[in-house]
Amino acid sequence: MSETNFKSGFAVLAGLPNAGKSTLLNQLAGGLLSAVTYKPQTTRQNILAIAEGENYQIVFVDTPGFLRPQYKLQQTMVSCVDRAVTEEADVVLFLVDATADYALNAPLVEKLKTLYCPIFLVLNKIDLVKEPAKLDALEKQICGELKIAKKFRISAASGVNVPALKQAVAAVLPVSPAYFPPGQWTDRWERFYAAEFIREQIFLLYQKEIPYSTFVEIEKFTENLGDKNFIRAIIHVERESQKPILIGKGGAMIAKLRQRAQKRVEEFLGRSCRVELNVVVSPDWRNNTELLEKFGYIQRDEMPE
Ligand SMILES: Nc1nc2c(ncn2[C@@H]2O[C@H](COP(=O)(O)OP(=O)(O)OP(=O)(O)O)[C@@H](O)[C@H]2O)c(=O)[nH]1
Ligand SMILES: [Mg+2]
Repeated sequence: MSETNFKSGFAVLAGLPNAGKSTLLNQLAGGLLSAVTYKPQTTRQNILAIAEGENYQIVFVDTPGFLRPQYKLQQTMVSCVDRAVTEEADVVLFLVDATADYALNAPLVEKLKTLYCPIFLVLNKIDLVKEPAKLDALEKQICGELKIAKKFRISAASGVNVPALKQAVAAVLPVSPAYFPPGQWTDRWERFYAAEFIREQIFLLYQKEIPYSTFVEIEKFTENLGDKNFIRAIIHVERESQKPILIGKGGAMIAKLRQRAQKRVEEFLGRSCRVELNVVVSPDWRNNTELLEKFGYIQRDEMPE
């Protein structure tokens, strides 16, 4: 294969919370790289997954669900989507949950209208749609308001039509050398994933505002302790009253969380590890610029007012 045929670039997944972006990223990359839960707003930062073929390297970018921000953390989430679609994307995969209310996409569609790169429309969760006519109508409506280069109907959960989507993405990328060394599958450290998967388990175990009020910080990650890794994580909550909820009666809830999180992290790392959890109150951290910066949600040059 000649160097001049090699294609590489960034394919950004954009869509509403719960559209199935992280599920699709995992399918496209063939691994569990992004946290998936049934709750909206699971993803808070852009996550890369690199997929390689013989003559291409696609960098898929999972983004947080696009929403109207109500607090500073959500402002940083929207900035992540903005940055990815306007500055990084060679192609945008506009992911639409075919079972959800499409009208909610309006603000995102306005954003997508300003882009120059090709946009692929990806209707997801078709396994749940019984009448194909509904998909026809949805496609027609979307193509009427946005310039769509290609359309796909997929099930990210089962993988139906995902290979065809991937091939089409590879075909549309510019001729370019690979962005990452061969064999690399992400740009993040294991620490980041450990925190992300502990957070995923919080989303699955706790109700109401608790998952949204937590941040997981990895305080210690020790690899060289014989056959077991050791991870100590701090779970930050926003208010004193949330602490007992997280811990549960006699510590029952946090024990359950610890067990599940440890299993999940071990699954990801492919080796055994001991996870320890501590709960700390960081008052109103979701609206605190300094804490958001400390937690890595904002860089110094992009602080929201
Ligand atoms: N039935 C069905 N469920 C799906 C499909 N794709 C995703 N889901 C489910 O939809 C829910 C949300 O999936 P995620 O991948 O976390 O969605 P997301 O777009 O990343 O959501 P945020 O990170 O909150 O923006 C999960 O419960 C998934 O299992 C699909 O093709 N079919
Ligand atoms: Mg997600």
